Amino acid sequence: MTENVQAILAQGLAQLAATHDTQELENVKALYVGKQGTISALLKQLATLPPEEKKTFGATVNQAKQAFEAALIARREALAADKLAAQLAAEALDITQPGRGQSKGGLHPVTLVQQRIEALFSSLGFEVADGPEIETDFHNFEALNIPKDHPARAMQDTFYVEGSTPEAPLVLRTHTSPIQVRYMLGNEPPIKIIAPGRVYRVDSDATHSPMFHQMEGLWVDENVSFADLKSVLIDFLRKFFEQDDLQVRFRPSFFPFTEPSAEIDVLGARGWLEVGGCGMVHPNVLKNVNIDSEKYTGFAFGIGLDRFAMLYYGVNDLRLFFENDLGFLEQFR
Ligand code: 2U9
Repeated sequence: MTENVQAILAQGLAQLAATHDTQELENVKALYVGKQGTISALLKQLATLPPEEKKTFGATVNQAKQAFEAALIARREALAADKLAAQLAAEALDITQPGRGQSKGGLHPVTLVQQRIEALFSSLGFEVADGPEIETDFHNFEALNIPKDHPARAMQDTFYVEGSTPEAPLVLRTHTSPIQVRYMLGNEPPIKIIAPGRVYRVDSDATHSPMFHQMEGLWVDENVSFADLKSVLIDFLRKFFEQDDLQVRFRPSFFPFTEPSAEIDVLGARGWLEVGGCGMVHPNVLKNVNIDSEKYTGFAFGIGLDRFAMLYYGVNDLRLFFENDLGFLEQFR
């Protein structure tokens, strides 16, 4: 009888050891200690035995049951551990791999150059002024001494706003000069400002974009002279191009809003290079904004920010600035 119990236990332990998952384990459990199980049957058999056999046989069967249940629990834990190990192996993470990181954005090269120029003029006492990109004919042309029949006003040169009337035309500003016109209308001299911003012209090729960026400057006070203009601009250009002995040339020119007027050239590796224009503010412009042109004089200048960015960073095609190619833009982060 006892050998029979040992044989049943041995078989049960072997079956437990052969299980691969919890479902198989539960099936083996039912075979031995379930309601119809073999070990359960042995316990039921006890009741039919005479008292002297009951004691020894009972002890043997209970030991066998306890051994089976201990093995069952151990096997259950082993299967759970195996399952966890397999899951961990399947979902393995290489925690030594470098993270993907957060890629940082950056400012556009034209913005970087604008900020640099703003910092340089701030150190010379200039304030940064702003204004609307949609302008009236008065602020963009009339006040700047640009007559009604000037070619710059032609439909082919300027973007007119649909819906505005020929009597009161609205335009996308063609320069940042209207910022200064508005500032002079609202402020008394001394006036010492720079006016950066987007401007628009009907023009598009490798060196012209229908939208581009300008920075203009204006200093109006008593006794502001062409000598002041030269010293401020030469100082600015030498600091911007980081060259203390940079050669600067003022070449006579014409603009309706300045008199006298000049183009500004710098001497580069391949000869003279035009970088902007300048002049003494035309007395008509001062009159148009109610400033006494007998008492006050001023100088003004204009530079192309896109052109300055091209020169500063060595970019050879203006269109690269407006294509939103991340490979290009990431170089300036
Ligand atoms: C007021 C009076 C005068 C601004 C000036 C220029 C000369 C000039 C060009 C530079 C490159 C335009 O972007 S560009 O093509 N600008 O040559 N601008 S004087 O003169 C002013 C401005 C405002 C009230």
